[in-house]
Amino acid sequence: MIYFLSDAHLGSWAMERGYAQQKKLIDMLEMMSKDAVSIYMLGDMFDFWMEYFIHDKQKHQYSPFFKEIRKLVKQGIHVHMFVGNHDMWTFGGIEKLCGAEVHYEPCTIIRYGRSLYLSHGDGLMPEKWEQLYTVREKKQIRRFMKLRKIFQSPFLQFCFRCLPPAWGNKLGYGWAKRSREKELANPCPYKGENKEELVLFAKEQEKLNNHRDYYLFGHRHIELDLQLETGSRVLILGDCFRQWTYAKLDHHGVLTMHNYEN
Ligand SMILES: [Mn+2]
Repeated sequence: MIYFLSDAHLGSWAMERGYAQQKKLIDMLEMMSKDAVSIYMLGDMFDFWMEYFIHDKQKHQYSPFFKEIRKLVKQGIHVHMFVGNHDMWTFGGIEKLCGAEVHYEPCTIIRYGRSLYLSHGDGLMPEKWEQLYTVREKKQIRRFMKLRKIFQSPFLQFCFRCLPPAWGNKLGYGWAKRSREKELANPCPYKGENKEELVLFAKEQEKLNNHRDYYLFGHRHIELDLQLETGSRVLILGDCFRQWTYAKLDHHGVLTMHNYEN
């Protein structure tokens, strides 16, 4: 079996679950480990992740999670972690901490005779997206893309890494908390097949003859399992703090979506 999960947002200052959430996540990974060949985490496993040049004591809160991943890797399970927009600032630290393979870019894999496109999903847009949205929506999207560019700037990343972790974390976790609170107060439900960026992106890939059987994303914190006309399926994997979504690909190439309960 191959398992997929996404968006745990561990360490969030907007959610007072702390260890209970981390424990449930570990239980879920433990359940998967019974028959997993690989486990793919599709981004934003942390609400804020930054690798400073100075030791960051706050990272100790994630020790149980990393310990579990190390255990799975030792058992021979391939554990993959994609960076999301909340945890893109890793510079080799996560590999070192737990032995998971970190992916900085989307990728396509072939497993059990099926092709799967995997990505966190932030920043993926169809080519001519501008025509599809209202002025207000366009403004929102442009703002997100601009912020994303800033966050990816090597110079700014370097400056941020020089900060004392206590200061940097105040900024980072604080920013993430505000974005989570905004989302809780004003959730953005599924926009429909003609507006949801990730669906449009997948449709465009199909049109460009880059066919994949399955497209898997995180990022949106909504659950979606949509069949396209080309026979492909688009899955958006919900989250691992409220919905506890995961997907499973069995050795016949059948992909199913589930909610973990313990
Ligand atoms: Mn995200």
